Parts: sequence; C-alpha cells; structure tokens
Amino acid sequence: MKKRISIFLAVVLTTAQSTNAASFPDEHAPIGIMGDHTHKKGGWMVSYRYSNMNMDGNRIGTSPISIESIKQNFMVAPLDMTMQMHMVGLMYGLTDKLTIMTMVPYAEISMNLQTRMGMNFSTSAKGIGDVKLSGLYSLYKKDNTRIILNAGLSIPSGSINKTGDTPMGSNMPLPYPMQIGSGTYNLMPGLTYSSHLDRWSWGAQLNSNIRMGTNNNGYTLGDQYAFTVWGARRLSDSISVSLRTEAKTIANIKGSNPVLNPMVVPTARTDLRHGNRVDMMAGLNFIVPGGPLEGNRLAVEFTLPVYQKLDGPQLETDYRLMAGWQLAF
Ligand SMILES: [Cu+2]
Repeated sequence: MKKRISIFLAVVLTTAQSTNAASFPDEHAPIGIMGDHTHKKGGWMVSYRYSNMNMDGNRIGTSPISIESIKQNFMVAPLDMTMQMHMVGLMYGLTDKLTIMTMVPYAEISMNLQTRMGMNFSTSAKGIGDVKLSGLYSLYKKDNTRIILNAGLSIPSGSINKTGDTPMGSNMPLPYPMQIGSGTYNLMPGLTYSSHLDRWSWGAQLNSNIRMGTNNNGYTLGDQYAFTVWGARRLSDSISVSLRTEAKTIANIKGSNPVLNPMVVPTARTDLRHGNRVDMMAGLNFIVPGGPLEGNRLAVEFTLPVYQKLDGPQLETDYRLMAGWQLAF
C-alpha cells in the first residue's frame, strides 16, 4: 500500500513538474507582439511594457532631405522626435477558447524643431492614450500549433487637443503626430499563427487599425496594416532569443483640423503621413525558472528599420526599444 501511494505521488509530482516545465520563455511571442496567446478559463495575466521610439532627420520617399530644403517650403522644420510609452495590460481567460484583454497606454512625446530664421524650439505632450479592448479567440489549437483570431477595439480616451508654446504663439494647437489619441473608435482585427518544435518556435501575425468615423477636430487618422513573422530559439528552459521582421503601411489623414495651418510645418499636413516600412527586431525572452519569483517573465526587443518610404518631408524612425514584464496566475 505504501509503495502504491509513493508511486502515485511520484506520478503526480512528475506531472506537476512537466506542467511547470511547459512554461517556456518562447511560449510567448517577442514582447513587441500583442495578443499572441490565450489563457485557460479563469487564468489572469498582468503586464507592463515600456517603449522608446527615436526619430531623427527627415525623408521624402526613401531619401533623406536636409533641414534647409524643408525650410524652403515651410516656416518650420521638425528636427527629431522621441516617443516613450508605458503600457499596462490585463488578460483574463473567459473560457478555454476566449480570452479578453485590455491595454492602457501612457505616452510622452517630445519634438525639436527649427524655424526658417534658425531658431530652435521644442514641443511636448503627454497623457493617457487610446485604451484597447480585445477578444482573443482560439480558432485552432492542436499539437504544437495554435491560431488565434484577434478582435480589438480602441476607445478614443487619448487627447487630440494637446497644445504647446511655439514661436507662433503660446498654447497653440499641436500638429497631428503630437496628439496622444486618435479621437475615433478603431477596429483592430487580426490573426495570429504560432507553432513550435523542440527548441525552435515561430509565428506570424496580421494586424490592423481601422479608424471609424471622424473625430471632433474634423479628421480621421490613416488606417494601418501590419504583417510580422518571427522565429525564436530556446537557449535554455528560461531564455530564448528571437528575430522578427515586420512590414507595415500607414495611410494619410482624411479630413483636416481647421485650426492647423499646413503651410507652417510638414507635421500639420494631412497628406504627409503615409508610409510603407519594413523593420527588423532582435529580442530576448526570459522566464524565472524557480524560487519565489517563478513564472515572472521579462523580455526586450530592439527594432531597427531596414526600409522606409515616406510621403515627406516626414521624420524617419531610427530605432525603437521595448522592454516588458508579464505574470500569469
Ligand atoms: Cu497573457
């Protein structure tokens, strides 16, 4: 009898261990990807992401354009811009097939500019952005492969009325890229595929941001479509490294905010927002394998552009860094 109990315990413990060991670092996609996994019924996950995007210099098409030549057509030229984002996320498994997710972003944007006379100044804006609500539905889950339908909705909680002091006056309405929110409800449908074999995993995601209606300032930001593919290699039970590429297209703005003068600065032009781009990302996922912090995930991803063709003059992106923490319970 004692022997039977100990065999039973051994089986239970082995099962528990193998369940634990199933939490691999690359079970989650690179940190720049959202909605890549679902949770079991009653399962929660909290997450925090920080990202820093740096834009320096302008382009028309794929070619750089100098500040001097921008100033031949505009009174002011943008020099550089940084955007920092803090994103808090919450996931909950409503059923084994359906997980709901919310993401609350906080953005800090700052831009340096130069007037035709050669005077430098800067503008900045910060605040809560557009809150996202998503349903992640597991369309297919078998063996090592899963396919998830992403149904997202973005709520216009972010401000589109940010102002700043410029050489034109104090408390002037800031141009489109300096606004924190879109001002519209946006549909964000997507599809995510992922699979793994031994120490390798890979996946692909199609995602979009489709703006509905016109915001209170008379314009609609351009729709966005992106397709990304990644591959990851597990170096140990706690660390994986990844490579990813993303192709993205962003459309121009429809309508316009009548208080912005498009002659002043390229960022006040609604027809200078379109761009097609391809980026490469290198990432690292880490999961704490044991101890009191077991299951905590830390991840980073560094993005470099390989191709950007912009309706310009438009600021080009130089790099982006994202770091995040996730914990499921
Ligand atoms: Cu999750």
